Amino acid sequence: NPPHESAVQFHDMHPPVEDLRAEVLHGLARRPRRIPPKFFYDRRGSELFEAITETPEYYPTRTELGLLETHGEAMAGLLGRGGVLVELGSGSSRKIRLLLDALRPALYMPLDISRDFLLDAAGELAREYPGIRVHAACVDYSRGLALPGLPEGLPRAAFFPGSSIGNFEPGQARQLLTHVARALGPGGRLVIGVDLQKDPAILNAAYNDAAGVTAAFNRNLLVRINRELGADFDLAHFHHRAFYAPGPGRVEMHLVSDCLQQVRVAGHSFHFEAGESIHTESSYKYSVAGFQVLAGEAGFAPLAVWTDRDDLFSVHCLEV
Ligand code: AVI
Repeated sequence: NPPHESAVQFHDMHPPVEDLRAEVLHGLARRPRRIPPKFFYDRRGSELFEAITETPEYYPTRTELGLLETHGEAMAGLLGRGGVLVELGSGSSRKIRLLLDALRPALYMPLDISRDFLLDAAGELAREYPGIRVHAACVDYSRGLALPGLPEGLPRAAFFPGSSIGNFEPGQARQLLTHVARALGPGGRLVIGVDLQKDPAILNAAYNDAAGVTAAFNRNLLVRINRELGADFDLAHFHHRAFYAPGPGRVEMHLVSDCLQQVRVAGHSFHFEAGESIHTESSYKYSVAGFQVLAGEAGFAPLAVWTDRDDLFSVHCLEV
């Protein structure tokens, strides 16, 4: 056993490979074709996402980090120290350190769909913060949120950074937040990072970085499907496309077939025209007020909101 496994209590509700198979087959048969973005995050995908956050064009991560640095103490004051901190998605190592330093919870529970990535990150944190119990859970939280054994009588807080909420359709986002509110219970608090509406040129650059890291991240989805489902996507003939769609207020990512081709996936055949695409991700951008309305429909009242001086990104503190 790697040494970290002893320090971390680990709950494996590992999303089975059948989920990938069923959702990919279903999504490829639909029009428009669509594969849910949660499947980006195999180990390589998680690494590529980390690399995206370091590109000069991708402002959300560093802007949110700046907000956590500047306002971490105020956030900790609102969340309540010494309680339980649940984190949705744990690919955010620097952010969680800022919050753990300020908050010093008794129990930290990272939830993530990417098992290996989660275990590595949780193990490191357990070593660095010996005073904090760490219970990690590998779970697809888009399917609901059964939290194993939340202790009673301690302040409960959740941290959902990175604007990952933006990768859900607004209806699903409302539903997920409703689950979070229910899991936290009355008085529970949520700190959530939400990317803001802005000049489309900034958004288009952020999802089309010059070094091609975002393109590699998008295309890695096909590499994963080839490997895990025995598919034969030809990487030479699918290209990354990302653009801001002002109607729905979201950035869309697609993989576009550049020719007429046939692809086999898990025993099924799919026919692609030249120019036909698979929609792989939406990243919704909100106004502060627009997000507060959505959170309100899920049972959260606003307590505070912080934004950077260029109004690129927002961090909300909400209460059930
Ligand atoms: C994780 N999520 C919030 C990122 C986003 O910006 O929607 C994923 C991403 N896709 C392309 N670049 C980053």
